[in-house]
Amino acid sequence: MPVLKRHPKNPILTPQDLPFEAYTVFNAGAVKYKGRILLLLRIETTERKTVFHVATSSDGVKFKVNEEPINYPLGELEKLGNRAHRFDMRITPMDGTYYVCHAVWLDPWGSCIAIAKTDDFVNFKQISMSVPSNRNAVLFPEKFKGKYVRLERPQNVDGSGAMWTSESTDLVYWGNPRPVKLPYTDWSGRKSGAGCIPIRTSEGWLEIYHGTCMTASTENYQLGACLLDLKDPSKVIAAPLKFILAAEEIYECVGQVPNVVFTGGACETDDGKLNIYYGGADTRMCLAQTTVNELVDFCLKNK
Ligand code: BMA
Repeated sequence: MPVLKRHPKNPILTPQDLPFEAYTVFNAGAVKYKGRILLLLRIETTERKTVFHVATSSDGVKFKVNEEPINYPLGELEKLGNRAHRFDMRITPMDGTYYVCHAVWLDPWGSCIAIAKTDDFVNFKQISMSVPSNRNAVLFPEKFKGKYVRLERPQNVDGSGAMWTSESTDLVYWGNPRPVKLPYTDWSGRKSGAGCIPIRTSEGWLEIYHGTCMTASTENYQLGACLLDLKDPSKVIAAPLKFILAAEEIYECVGQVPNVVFTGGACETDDGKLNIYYGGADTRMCLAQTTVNELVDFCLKNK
């Protein structure tokens, strides 16, 4: 029995569903905001410029997309580049505010990770940015002994890389890096990077992440789940060798980048489900459902 179920309304948001012309809509961050589920959508225009729009929903399936993009001025470091291409926003609620981690491809230097904050999902302000090469930053929703901790994925020259943690007292200076030692699998051997905001459970932090492998024709993206230690999240408690989702449906296999399922956020619904929002083939938004308990059991039974 698969632990995730694709929603029958998939794909839940396509470029054609937007109230304006667009090429793609995918890899959204997700969070509960004012009693609704909010997605921070990565949208490419038909000039292939990336913009971010907020969408909200009361049932987590049908979303209303804001016509105006968010207001997020360039940070100091971004202004030094020839081009700052931001992507893949993940939203962590903490201490009454919302922190957004994302990647920035900063020409000509490469991929950096940035952290911004917002209180209203209209105006965003950058807090800090890393040196290249790093991506897939996800901030934990709680401090550890007074320190912020994030998952990140430093990148090798060939593009491969795996999850690490680092910590900070101010979200600007990051240090004490630790690898998250996930077991090798044939679906995540090339890359593994954090996806959703870690969810606190009695068995550990539940993290849904992406793993990639090369096939004869494409780099395939899968989703996996793992449990990390509640006190030291660089320690892996359980990490099944089985993936939880692979690109199989047409909306995951065909599009801008084929054979990609990529998550940036999951939200628990009022009726106890865990909604995992993910991009299909870098083109559209999809939804898969499970519960936190089922996913924790899956991790523990398959470790
Ligand atoms: C990664 C990120 C994701 C994307 C994936 C597949 O490097 O850029 O945003 O979904 O590649 O193209």
